[in-house]
Amino acid sequence: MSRIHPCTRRWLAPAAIALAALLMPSVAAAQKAAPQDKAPPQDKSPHALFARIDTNSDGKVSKREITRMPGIATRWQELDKDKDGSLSREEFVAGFRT
Ligand SMILES: [Ca+2]
Ligand SMILES: [Ca+2]
Repeated sequence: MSRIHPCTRRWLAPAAIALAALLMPSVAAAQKAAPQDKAPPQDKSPHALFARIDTNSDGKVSKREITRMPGIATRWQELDKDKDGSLSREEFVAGFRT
């Protein structure tokens, strides 16, 4: 029973095309999003860095988010002044001045 019924074959191809068209925009979006991960070389201010590390944009950098910057992660105890378990923008930027 491997034969495909002619009626099935008639809608199978358009369905495959529709599915491909459906997947295309997400592929294009993924390709467009990729360059954003790489910071423009001139944009290395602490505020720009903070914005990039704060991936969920809640205004704080969590320990999970800081793992992307091992150099800062090792100074966590020192930088987290109020010991709330996250780095505020002020705490993060202050870490660059010291
Ligand atoms: Ca965050
Ligand atoms: Ca803190």
